[in-house]
Amino acid sequence: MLIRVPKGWEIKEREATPKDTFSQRRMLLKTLLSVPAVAAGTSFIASGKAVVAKENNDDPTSDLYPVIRNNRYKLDRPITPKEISTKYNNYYEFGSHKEIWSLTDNLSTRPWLVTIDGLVDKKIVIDIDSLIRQMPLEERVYRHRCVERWSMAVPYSGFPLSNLISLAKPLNSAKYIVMQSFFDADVAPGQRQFWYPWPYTEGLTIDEALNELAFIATGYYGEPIPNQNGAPLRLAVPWKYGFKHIKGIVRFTFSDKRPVSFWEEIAGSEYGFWANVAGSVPHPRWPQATEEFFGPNGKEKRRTQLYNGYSEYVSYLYRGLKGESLFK
Ligand SMILES: Nc1nc2c(c(=O)[nH]1)N[C@H]1C(S)=C(S)[C@@H](COP(=O)(O)O)O[C@H]1N2
Ligand SMILES: [Mo]
Repeated sequence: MLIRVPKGWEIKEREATPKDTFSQRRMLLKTLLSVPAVAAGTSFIASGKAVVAKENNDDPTSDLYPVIRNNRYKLDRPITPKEISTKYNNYYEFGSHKEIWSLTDNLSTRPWLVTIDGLVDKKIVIDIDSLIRQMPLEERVYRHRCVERWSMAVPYSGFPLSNLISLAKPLNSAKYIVMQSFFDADVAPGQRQFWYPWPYTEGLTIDEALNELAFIATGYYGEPIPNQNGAPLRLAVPWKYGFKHIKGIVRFTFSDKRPVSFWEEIAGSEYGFWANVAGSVPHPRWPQATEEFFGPNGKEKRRTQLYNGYSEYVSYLYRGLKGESLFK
């Protein structure tokens, strides 16, 4: 496993001030725009939007960010510098090494259709921008623990997965939500490696998906989420290992059968369905007791907590589940 220390982290301190001022200015602009919308009239809104859009790339939802942080979810560590979390990634569609960030430029995230099907009232195919615009966006700071023993802490913007479930109206017979990533071997060279079970697939029980922590991220560090981190939609379930956090989602299917996820199919003895974080349960090939956290002052060794420190939110989900490998 390759761990590289990018040079970027020293300059972060100096860059922090202008960026913060910039964010506050945009937050203020957003507040001004949202509160007196009726009284202010459309010309004011239109001109405000033009300013914001120019400062972002071409993402059609960039006017929505930054969103207000939900302070219910607290970190026990600082936020990982963006220069690291956007340049040290796992995304096997683009390669099995950590430097895939620039390769993901080839993925076009517009137009992007999301299909919601399976055991639902009615199949839905929805354009990503209409989906994002009808969801209640908020920011959450979450810990992220990869099964490879590195960890980060990042601010996601997005909406609770439970809101997507309300939109989907699953039938009572639905027990699982299955998620699938895009499949396009022309832009994702990893997908030409036919021995992998593409497209990347993940799943949760409906009860897990309804848990308040289960989140669909559409933004990162107060902006639309970059391709390498899973644009335009990625899952964030911070009590589970990173491989559950499926990126580039195109389909949500409700099912009465437990899906076999991508890594489970490749190596079921190492990566299971539940994949809850636990320092006390070693991976078959390495211990999980500690992790290397990417912090503002470099890598720090930390103890890995049960459910990645989120026990109070999620332990009820697993009571009474006997004979299941909950921690791999
Ligand atoms: N589609 C897809 N999603 C994926 C992966 C992947 O290879 N393909 N890797 C997973 C793993 S192992 C991790 S640790 C996280 C990394 O997310 P990050 O790059 O945003 O930190 O993405 C997860 N989601
Ligand atoms: Mo991972």
